[in-house]
Amino acid sequence: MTATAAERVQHQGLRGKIISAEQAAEFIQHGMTLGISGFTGAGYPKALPTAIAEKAKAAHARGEEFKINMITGASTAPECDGVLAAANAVNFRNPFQSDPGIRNSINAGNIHYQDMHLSHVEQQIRNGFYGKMQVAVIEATGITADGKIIPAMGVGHCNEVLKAADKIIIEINAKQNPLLETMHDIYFDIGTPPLRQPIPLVKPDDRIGSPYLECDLDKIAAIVLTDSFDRNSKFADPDENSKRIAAQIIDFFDHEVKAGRLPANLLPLQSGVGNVANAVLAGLQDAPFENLTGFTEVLQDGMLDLIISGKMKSASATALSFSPDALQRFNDNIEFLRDKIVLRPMEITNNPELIRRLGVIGMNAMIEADIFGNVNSTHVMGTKMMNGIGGSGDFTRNAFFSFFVSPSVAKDGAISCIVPMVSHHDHTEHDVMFIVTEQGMADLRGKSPRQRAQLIINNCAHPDYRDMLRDYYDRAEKAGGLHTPHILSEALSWHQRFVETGDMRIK
Ligand code: 0RQ
Repeated sequence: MTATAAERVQHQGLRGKIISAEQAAEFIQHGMTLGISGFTGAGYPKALPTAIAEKAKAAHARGEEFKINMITGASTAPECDGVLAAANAVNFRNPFQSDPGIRNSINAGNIHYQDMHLSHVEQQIRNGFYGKMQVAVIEATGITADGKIIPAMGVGHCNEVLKAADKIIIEINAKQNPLLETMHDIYFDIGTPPLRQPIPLVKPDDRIGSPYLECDLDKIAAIVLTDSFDRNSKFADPDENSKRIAAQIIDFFDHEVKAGRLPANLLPLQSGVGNVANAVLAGLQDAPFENLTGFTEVLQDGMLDLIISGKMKSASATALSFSPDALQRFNDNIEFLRDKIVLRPMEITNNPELIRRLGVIGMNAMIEADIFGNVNSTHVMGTKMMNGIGGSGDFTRNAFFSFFVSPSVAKDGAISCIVPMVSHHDHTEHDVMFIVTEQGMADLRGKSPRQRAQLIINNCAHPDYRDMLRDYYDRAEKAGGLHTPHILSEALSWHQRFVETGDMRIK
């Protein structure tokens, strides 16, 4: 990248605020609530979390308490969530994470984690539901001569925490491409009920705000300079299962276009986190649809490649989360991409009003679904947190089409992803329209619970588990309660068997 981090602080007055991460960590005290930037491994602070973690370790060594409460946009990375969890420096965390270190600490009971809809985060900060926010720590690409902040690869909730916090610490990262400037669209006027007005966005690529974040410059306590890449994890290459899942969704789109129920360029696409969701978008590369659009929280490799190849004409997102190779392609093509990608605050991206207005097609991965179409996106065996619901609920409830995708089995077949009853409910049967596994697709629209069960068992379950599911369902019907047949004493027995034996199958 051209300018150094120091040169990117163009506001003369703010240059005097440049200090080291260790010095900036002096502003952070035990018990504080921090609004920390970062969304799906993009745009999180790279240096300050380590300095806070060191400070926590030193305090613990002296026998003192040191834990912070952290509210991020979404997931960060080992240099943020990871180091803070390892130092036992986190008391409370929300709204989404995916770092193994922090996940383990949550599941060990060391961190209180609130897993929540991403559309709720900014308004709950604004409404004061978390009490006082002492410090905002955000990563940025630069600061203009008049003190406007150029956001980084993830916008998340930066807009809100800059307003809410008493003090602000900004990390300027020289690895963020300076040409990101003007790719963002920060909308400031969401308003407060009962005076809230419609958000004036009618197309995914509409620009309705400012390219810059703004704040009271007097609140900026420190600027820290960094020079490191975002997390940039590699995605697994689409495997056979993912390709089959993608092919079925694409066939369905084709069918709906021919039936006149979808426009030829489909509707704006949302794609969730993870390998399978990424693979579905990769599958659209060879599909017969042109001029696609995206309206999604996280823009991953699959969607980037659709834009570069010309298949997708524009996309709106909250963060860019790429593998190292895709980051290279992004940087190589940034002049071409700048007016095709719009990066927005999560409150806009995940806004139910906009998702419903645009008719977004939501495609998210799941942990498991039950035979009636309830979906668990978050909990392994009902008790252990994986990542979180993220925006999957915002999109599923409000989408034109809501898909959940997953291989039909996990852990080499020891777990069926289609179960009698989900061990945790994130998305109810009322919201879920399609379930797709490599075995097939269940179109649940306009179906009763009993009709849904037949479709899900016959079309989506793995052959190893189909007879077990049929047997459960048939006995449940005989037990009465014929609207949603269940045997309550047995509904979660598959999970219990896995916990006890390591396998859901009866040996
Ligand atoms: O475990 O990593 O130990 O091998 O879950 O599974 O099949 O690779 O799927 O990477 O697409 O992730 C739901 C977690 C899927 C993700 C989830 C195990 C499996 C593997 C990953 P290993 P796959 P993916 C927008 C939307 C919620 C948030 C969301 C997710 C690991 O998509 O977090 O949608 N979604 N946000 O072995 C036990 C089961 C399992 C299971 C899979 N039934 N039981 N383990 N696994 N099924 C973005 C944002 O909101 C920010």
